[in-house]
Amino acid sequence: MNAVTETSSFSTWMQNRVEHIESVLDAMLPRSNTVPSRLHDAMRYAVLGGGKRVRACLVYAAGEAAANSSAGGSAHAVALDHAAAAVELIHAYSLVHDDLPCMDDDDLRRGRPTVHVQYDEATAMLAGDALQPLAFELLAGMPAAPALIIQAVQRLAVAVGSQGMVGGQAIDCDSVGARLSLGSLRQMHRMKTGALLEASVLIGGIVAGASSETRQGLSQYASAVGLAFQVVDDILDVVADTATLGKTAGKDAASNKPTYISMLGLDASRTHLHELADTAHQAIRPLGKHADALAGMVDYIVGRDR
Ligand code: GRG
Repeated sequence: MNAVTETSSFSTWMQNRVEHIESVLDAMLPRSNTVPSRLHDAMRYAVLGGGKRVRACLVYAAGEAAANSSAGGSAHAVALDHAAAAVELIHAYSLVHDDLPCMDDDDLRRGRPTVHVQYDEATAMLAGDALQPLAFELLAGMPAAPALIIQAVQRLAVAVGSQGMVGGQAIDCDSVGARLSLGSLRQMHRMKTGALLEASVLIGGIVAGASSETRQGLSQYASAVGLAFQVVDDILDVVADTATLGKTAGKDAASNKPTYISMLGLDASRTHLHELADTAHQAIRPLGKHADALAGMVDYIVGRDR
């Protein structure tokens, strides 16, 4: 198993995983020259157009940590590939739908025109719609024990449904111009952004046959990382520029959305971010060296500039 070692730094580990998932996604998506070709082309455009691949890397990092730890089982590399591709497909679908005129109405994503701008609204809707079942098809087809497949499918379904990502988006849509408590803001982000990030970590652990003790640590880690990701997103929306982000900067304030910055201010948001990072690091301490990639992911998420 290719865990992070002293001779292979985290950035090399991540670069390898990013390159690998790009080729896995390329192979698993329908070809553009197959019918319906415009839809397939739009699906490929949505998924293969860049992206940091944070969720795929979390699957690999958790799977490798659980498989290598004495408390873990053994991860099948191909099963982890299916799981990592599945969470990236769901993520891509959520971005395509989030950018639609009826939601955030954005024309820039990953430094390129959004899918509805590049194609048309109906094609963008359908591309997102088709990416979602493809994710579950990949999970269902993982070379893993049936019981583990069922757990992974259920985990992802709950994470992205009305009590997870889509529910969080519904709350977000309703909260424009509203005054939320910090608790409600956190709850919205746990659902909208955190749930899929958490599911990525937990599915990596499930595929690797992690023990219940390891799963508990992964769960605490994932919950802190999910929130930390959103705090960074809110900070970047204020401090970064559109060219670096590859999406429109300053969108939250312009659309009068409650954010960590609007509620806590920049300094307190940064302090909160570092508390969340500490919590995540502590949660994986029992996994020792096997969790180096998970630890690297925390530092990457906290330090990211896009
Ligand atoms: C519309 C079904 C539906 C869900 C939308 C997750 C989500 C819910 C919308 C995404 C919009 C958004 C900008 C959310 C903030 C956090 C976030 C998910 C940012 C984008 O994720 P990155 O930074 O993107 O990992 P890349 O491009 O690197 O993959």
